[in-house]
Amino acid sequence: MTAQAALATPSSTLDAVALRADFPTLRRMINGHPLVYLDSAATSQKPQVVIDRMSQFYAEEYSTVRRSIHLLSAKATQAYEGARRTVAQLLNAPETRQIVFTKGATEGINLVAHGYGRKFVGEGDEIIISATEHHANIVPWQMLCEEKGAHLRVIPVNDRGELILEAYEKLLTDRTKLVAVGHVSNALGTIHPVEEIIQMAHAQGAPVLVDGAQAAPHMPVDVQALNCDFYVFSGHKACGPTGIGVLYGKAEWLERMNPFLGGGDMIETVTFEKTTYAPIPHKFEAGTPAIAEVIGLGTAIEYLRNIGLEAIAAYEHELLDQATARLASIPGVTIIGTARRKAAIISFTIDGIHPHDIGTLLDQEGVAIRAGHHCAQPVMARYGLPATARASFAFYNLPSEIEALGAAIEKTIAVFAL
Ligand code: C6P
Repeated sequence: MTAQAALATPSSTLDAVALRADFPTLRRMINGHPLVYLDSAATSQKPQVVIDRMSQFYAEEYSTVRRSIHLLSAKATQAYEGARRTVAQLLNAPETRQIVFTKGATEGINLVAHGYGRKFVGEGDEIIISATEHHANIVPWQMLCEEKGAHLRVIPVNDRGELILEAYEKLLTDRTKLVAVGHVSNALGTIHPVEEIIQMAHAQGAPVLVDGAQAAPHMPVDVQALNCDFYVFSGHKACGPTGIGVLYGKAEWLERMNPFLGGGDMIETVTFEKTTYAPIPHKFEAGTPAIAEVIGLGTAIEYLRNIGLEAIAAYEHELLDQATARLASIPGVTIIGTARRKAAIISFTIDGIHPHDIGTLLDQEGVAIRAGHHCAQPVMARYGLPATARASFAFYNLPSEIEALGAAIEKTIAVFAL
């Protein structure tokens, strides 16, 4: 095969060229160039089936769920609860009632910080997170620690971006009340050894929350095999709509936890003297939920499962290898995060060019990346950087787009050299 053909030819694991046709945004021209969308870690593009399903719901089926007894409401409730089953299948959750709909990964973590943390964490207790966490998996625990007089402990990371498990082992004590770690770092791309982290925490009797925002859309996740206590992710990074996310929890924890928000539909009985709560998951879904978004998420997950999460992971890994080699070949480019196990996220810097300028100049070539601290300021501080440029890939990206990224970076360097 010629080098040119290799760039155009999709991997055997999935047909990315055919799949791209499902995404209307990917047909756009940006600044006179075909869009090269390399910002899926921020949010993924949406396939037409998801857009259509939500429009159809609003146009033909719209109604509330779990409240009214008319036909439309019964059908909407069926679709809503059907999406919950689809999510349970995606994560291999033992029971559908272990899936709670949230606004996103951020809300899922806050729900656990509130519902578990306020009840089970006290003065002098400790919560362990990692040095690579997104702010969503730092700030809620800091707020909890401040309120309770508890302490945050941080698993350090080595120069490659891998967590140092020997240090983690020393942090685990009988004061550890929870371990909260990302499955995949959004800033470095590291796939953390969550299986081992969970086993070690459980040996100390501590439950584990896994932030799967960057993992669930890109690789198979089996919450039973992981044996995690909580797992969260966001719909909008998984080809679904914004404003919807998922919290999986072990039933024994969800049942013992306090509700997060109080209001309609999360109750069994209410008197002015006392309220009793609905069974899980409804105890955690107060108020009219994001019905169309839940239904859209269900369609998005069916779409991903039809492609196959194994195939997605394998294909994206090929893209990662190709992009790593291409960027490493450019003088002046440094890849930040060189862990042995990585998802398809590459943070990089270019000597003498601020990441924001890289982002702006790449955009002029139609290449959309993210530049900044990626809501992970402590990781940036760890590597002594204010910011990085970040290219992140999805199954709808092509090898030819990695070449476009490489060429745009070379052009940026040439412009700055003038
Ligand atoms: N990361 C990024 O560009 P929300 O905003 O709730 O959908 O997801 C929060 C979140 C939590 N954990 C991780 C590991 C994440 O990557 C994110 C979102 C985006 O990297 C937006 S900052």
